[in-house]
Amino acid sequence: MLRTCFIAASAAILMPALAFAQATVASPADAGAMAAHHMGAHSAAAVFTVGDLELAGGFTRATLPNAPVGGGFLTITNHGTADDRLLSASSPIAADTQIHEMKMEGDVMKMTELPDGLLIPAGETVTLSPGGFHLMFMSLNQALVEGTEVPVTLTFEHAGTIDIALGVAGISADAPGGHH
Ligand SMILES: [Cu+2]
Repeated sequence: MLRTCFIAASAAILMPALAFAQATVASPADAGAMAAHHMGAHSAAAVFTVGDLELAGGFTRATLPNAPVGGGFLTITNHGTADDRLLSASSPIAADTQIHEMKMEGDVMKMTELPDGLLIPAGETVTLSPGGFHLMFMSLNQALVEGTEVPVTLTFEHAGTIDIALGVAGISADAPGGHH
């Protein structure tokens, strides 16, 4: 597990640099903003509910060909009176889908798998976003193409299992389509 996390961290550091290079070649405008605007014209992120949980704002980001990993992002609101926990995630696009936490330790961005999953406290919203908690698609078996959707299955301790779809936004997007 340590080895895969190291690979993932390296990829996460490389990807912004590659995205920047692509943006400067393609257009002087911000490619991520353009992508988000384009997405927004078609669809806002879908809202899914399972038990007391509401899942909204889900998205993933386009990847370069042969990219080893991708990230999944969404907000999870627990409308119930009992804590819940995201125990596991899976997707046909990746050999393994993990629940990760990313944070800065000094100057180093580190990500670690959360061995006990992600707590969703009663009455609270937990955000999975670039730079924080996220789903990590390990060993992608395909490139993620902007404008398509990625199916993901999430399993919660109490609410159970739900199939959702994450829209693929631009390669450096910070939000799904519809946010400006
Ligand atoms: Cu990660």
